[in-house]
Amino acid sequence: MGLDEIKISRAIVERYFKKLTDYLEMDVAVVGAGPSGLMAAYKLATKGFKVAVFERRMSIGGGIWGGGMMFNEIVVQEEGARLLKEIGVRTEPWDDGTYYTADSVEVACLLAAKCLQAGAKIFNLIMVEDVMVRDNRVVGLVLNWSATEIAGLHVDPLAVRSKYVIEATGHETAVLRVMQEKLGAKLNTETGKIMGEKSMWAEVAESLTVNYTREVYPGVFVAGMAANATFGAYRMGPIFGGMLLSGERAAELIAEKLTNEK
Ligand code: 48F
Repeated sequence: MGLDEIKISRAIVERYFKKLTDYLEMDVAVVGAGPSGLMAAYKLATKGFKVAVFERRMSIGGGIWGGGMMFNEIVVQEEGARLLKEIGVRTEPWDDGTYYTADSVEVACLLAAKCLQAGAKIFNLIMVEDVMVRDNRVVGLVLNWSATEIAGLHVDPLAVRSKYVIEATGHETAVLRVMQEKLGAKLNTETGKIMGEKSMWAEVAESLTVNYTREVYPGVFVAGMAANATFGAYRMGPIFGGMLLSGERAAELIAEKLTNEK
């Protein structure tokens, strides 16, 4: 029996559109498939919530792949190593046991795999270009193909509804920037605005990342480097424990809210 190109095409189109249709409404929409966004999605999916990750690039993993300066190893502390072990990544203690290393490719692959197998959906090649608001609360995302932006095409977007959004777009804080520009959104920071990331100070930055993982505007939580940049904290470079722990924290905070709201 020969292969039928039309059947192959139909299989892709039908399966994809079913997936997208199923996710027009969800509990949590995560923007950005870096370490913090993927960890948050994995944890929320494990707890049984309906969650999707929207990623602008073709590849998922954000800054994980490049390790430090393209050396594809990452460093985590003990607490970060706990999370890596949980998803099956092999870690190796370094020096006195304060540090652990892991292969960044293994981290990116397993994080994405665990996320999907826990039931989260990942939509790559889609960028979040705006949010949907009702009564000063974000209630969803406005999506478009990344390719429309690259080609400079004016194409109207589509929208999805979610009870909560996680802004995990890293250094860019892309979602909050749009909210600031278009809505004049007053954020839950000292200045009411995105405060901007400071220079490198790994030790302080790692704990601040987790500390600043919070609801920054009704319906929107920040995680990972986006939390740092929003609250004006330091950057930490290629140590990734804070990113993973921040994702876990965002998931815990949102899970608590969703459970109380039931
Ligand atoms: O930058 P990224 O990896 O964010 P993170 O989870 O982790 C930061 C670390 O990788 C590293 C670091 C650790 O010490 O400093 O930088 O905070 O991943 C962010 C993802 O968001 C995507 C982007 O392509 C990347 O994969 N992204 C950015 N803007 C958008 C977006 C957008 N508008 N729509 C969809 N995805």
